[in-house]
Amino acid sequence: MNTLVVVPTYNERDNLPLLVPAVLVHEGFRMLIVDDGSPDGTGQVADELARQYPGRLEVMHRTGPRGLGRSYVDGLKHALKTDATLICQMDADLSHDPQYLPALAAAASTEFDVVIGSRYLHGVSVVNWPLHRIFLSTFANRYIKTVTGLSPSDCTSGFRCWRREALEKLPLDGVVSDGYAFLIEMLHEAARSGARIGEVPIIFVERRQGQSKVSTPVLIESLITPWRLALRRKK
Ligand SMILES: Nc1nc2c(ncn2[C@@H]2O[C@H](COP(=O)(O)OP(=O)(O)O)[C@@H](O)[C@H]2O)c(=O)[nH]1
Ligand SMILES: [Mg+2]
Repeated sequence: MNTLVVVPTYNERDNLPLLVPAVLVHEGFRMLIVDDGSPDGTGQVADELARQYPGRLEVMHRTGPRGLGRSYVDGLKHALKTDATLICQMDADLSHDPQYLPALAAAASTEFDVVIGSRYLHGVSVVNWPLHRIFLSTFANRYIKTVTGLSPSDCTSGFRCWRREALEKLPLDGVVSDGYAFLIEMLHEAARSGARIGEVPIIFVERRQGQSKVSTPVLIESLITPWRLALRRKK
């Protein structure tokens, strides 16, 4: 298996030294860290780790306006220039346990075009989230599914594994949203292109170090995007 794991980072200095070995312990996996000029020095930590894992870890240092969606677009486009047959995406804050990577990759190389590491496949498998955050996320997913018609139980999970050909079909340059909305938009485009979407259950553990970057503008964008996507579908 030749799998590249794309990880966007913004102020994840303390998490990267734990994440990288836990991903690279899996044979056939490589990593691309997309850092957005983190003020806490995450970019330098990533460069140091790249020296420790020659040939297995690459670092992209972004400049200009930062954003999760922008970083993913740049990172995924770069991934498609490599010879990776599977391309995964995950958060850097250890909420997405690298132990699930082989299961995601196995499902993507056999049955599905994209596989989601899902928190809501069997009830709610989230650890250390306050009640209001669980409520917000489960409500968001129900809302997105109702408006867009998407079927997966977790449409906002950033833990995914793509078959290269499925990712190649997506209009990455035409994606306009940036925060969580970016994740919804990508899934919507995948469904439109006929991708078979699978889910693997994960237990999501809230970060212990660093801070979440979820902000009110990001949440508002995620409320509007499903309607924009629903209208696009009718065109
Ligand atoms: N490159 C980049 N990464 C980001 C940005 N915002 C968040 N991230 C990363 O995206 C992942 C998820 O972000 P996080 O703040 O944990 O969101 P939450 O899990 O929904 O609270 C983490 O790896 C962050 O470091 C950004 O603007 N640029
Ligand atoms: Mg997080």
